[in-house]
Amino acid sequence: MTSKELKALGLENENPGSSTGSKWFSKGAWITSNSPTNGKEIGKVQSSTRKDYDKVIQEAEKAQLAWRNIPAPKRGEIVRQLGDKLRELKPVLGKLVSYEMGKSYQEGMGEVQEMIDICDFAVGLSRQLYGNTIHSERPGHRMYDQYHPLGIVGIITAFNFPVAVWSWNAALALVCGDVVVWKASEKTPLCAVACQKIIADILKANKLPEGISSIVTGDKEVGEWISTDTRIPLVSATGSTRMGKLVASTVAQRLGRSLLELGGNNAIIVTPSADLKMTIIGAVFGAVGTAGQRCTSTRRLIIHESIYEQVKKALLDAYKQIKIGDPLDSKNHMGPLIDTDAVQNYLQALDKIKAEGGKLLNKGEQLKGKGYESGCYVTPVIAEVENHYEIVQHETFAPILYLIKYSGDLENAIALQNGVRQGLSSAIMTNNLRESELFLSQNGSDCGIANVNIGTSGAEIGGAFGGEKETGGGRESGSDAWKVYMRRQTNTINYTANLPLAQGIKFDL
Ligand code: UN1
Repeated sequence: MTSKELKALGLENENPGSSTGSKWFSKGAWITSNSPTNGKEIGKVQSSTRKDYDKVIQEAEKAQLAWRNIPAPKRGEIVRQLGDKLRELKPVLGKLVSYEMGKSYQEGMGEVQEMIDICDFAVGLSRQLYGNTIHSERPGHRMYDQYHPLGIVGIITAFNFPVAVWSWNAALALVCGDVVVWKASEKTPLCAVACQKIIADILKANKLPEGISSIVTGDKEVGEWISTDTRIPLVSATGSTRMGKLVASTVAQRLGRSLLELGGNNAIIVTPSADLKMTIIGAVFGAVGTAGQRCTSTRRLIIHESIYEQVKKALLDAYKQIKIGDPLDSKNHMGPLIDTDAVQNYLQALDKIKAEGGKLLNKGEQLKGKGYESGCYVTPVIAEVENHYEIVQHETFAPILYLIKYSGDLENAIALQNGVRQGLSSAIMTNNLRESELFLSQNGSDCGIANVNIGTSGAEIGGAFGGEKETGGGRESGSDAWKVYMRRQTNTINYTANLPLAQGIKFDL
């Protein structure tokens, strides 16, 4: 990535990491962002101090008073402009995502496309923030419910989708009349600065209060400030289950609202009638795409014993084709892990698999030599395991795919699929109607996402995104996920000269 390309995104070598709109200020420690692709420094971002943070929140509070009085379709117009700007910057922002995070350029561009799609969705939504009308039990009375803006939305995001997850939250929150304060992962701070510059320019050009969109930079301490802050009615957090439990309990202490999108342990059930070609593409993309660092990455394949050996062989053949290297080079399928700590986690997971009795079907190692100088590249691994292994029960954010055999009926596979603490994404490969319907029924998958003849990753923005159990229960993005960003009010209006009480209660004075 050239310095000209970084400049096109408004990035300097040294960037303050606290802003309200286009006003930038920071006094905290510097964070260096190194690319996992080659280990080189991309730039520095300065963390927010508590004082910087408070300034951001004060500006956000002021801005919200103005923003909530702008009609929702006019707020939608601002989000439309954001989508347009993202269309223009898609190649260069996609490249930054790829360079700072390490996913392939195709996937980096795909991530920016998700931002554009959610902006389009939010623009339409800005005219559809509907409540219900309700028939009152009392004569001459009318009832309805309506949705009002909530206030400040705190957004905490992870490194793996360094721009899209912000936009899912921000585009909806903004049309809902909220203002947003974003704390991005300290592993991908430049992506956050770039997005903030884009939206700040739009707010400025439209002469809007700039505190409508802000960022604060730093580690988990900044996340704690957000979680404990009673000025922030909603905290939307994406990341590990460990982080989510902390956020959830802290926000619950003050009876705030949290929207959690946490870890997954996603499985594809491969039934005897599965189309094997589709299965292999879906499974391999799901397991090695983004180097296994999507929360929807395929972690487990639950394969019927009658086709187990065949699937295993086809997968091993496919894995031999995978090219690992610079994600900006389009001939490579898989880039690096985010940092060398992630490589250590991957290596420890491999040791644990073996210690628990699992079998690695190909070599799992950290790659060395030319092109791999950053130390972040590893080989994707396939392992034969049993579902109850401790390591299998946990999400390892790396390209490790577990093969698990099932026998007998689909119910047995579903029990294995559901037999983990996480509940984000799931899939079945089948051409049997009975099996697909059972999988989607109340007796089927217990996940927030359940797909038929598609892998576990790559969800479209139009559906609500999130999952159950330790995935946190929140829903972001499409469908009616917007409702969490608003406060609901029930209104009852009496247009008579009498005051009849509900439930027929008599109270005469
Ligand atoms: C995430 O990994 O946090 O479904 C989000 C997908 C993407 C989003 C993943 N649309 O894979």
